[in-house]
Amino acid sequence: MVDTSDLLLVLGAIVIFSIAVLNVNRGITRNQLLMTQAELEYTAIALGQDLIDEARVKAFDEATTTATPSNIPGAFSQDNKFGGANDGEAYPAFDDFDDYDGYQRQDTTEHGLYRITASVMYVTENAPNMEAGGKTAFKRLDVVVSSPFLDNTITLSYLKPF
Ligand SMILES: [Ca+2]
Ligand SMILES: [Ca+2]
Repeated sequence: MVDTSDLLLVLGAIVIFSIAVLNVNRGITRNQLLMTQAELEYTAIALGQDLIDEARVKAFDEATTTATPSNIPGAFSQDNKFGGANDGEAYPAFDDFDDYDGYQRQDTTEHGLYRITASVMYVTENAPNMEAGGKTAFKRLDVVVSSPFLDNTITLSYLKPF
């Protein structure tokens, strides 16, 4: 004959076990969400890095594509002449670093669509976070990557010295 108290004990054990399983499942779901968010960010960083890798190997300025000018930084482009269109160039025929100013593209990945926007400015070596306001021998490229699934945009910057 089964003692009723034993049965209650077993039932109690089953309930506790079920709660434990439920908590494990919740934990897994939360980890999966975090992993997905991290994957989205890694993808955004990789796409931004791709664009930087493309731009950083280009000439510093239109004026340096074929020769080294004697007047530095005077011979360089005014920052309002940044952007490939001002050199009569269209992507992917950019030949200098600041041609990427204003450039935008969308990349479709397994994690959905990403929008990538680039901008270039003159900075100084001592204050690379600030726009210099005039010609210098340092240009900073900012690449902003966004995804409808990411809460924040990802910004990557690259400083190119002449
Ligand atoms: Ca150019
Ligand atoms: Ca240019």
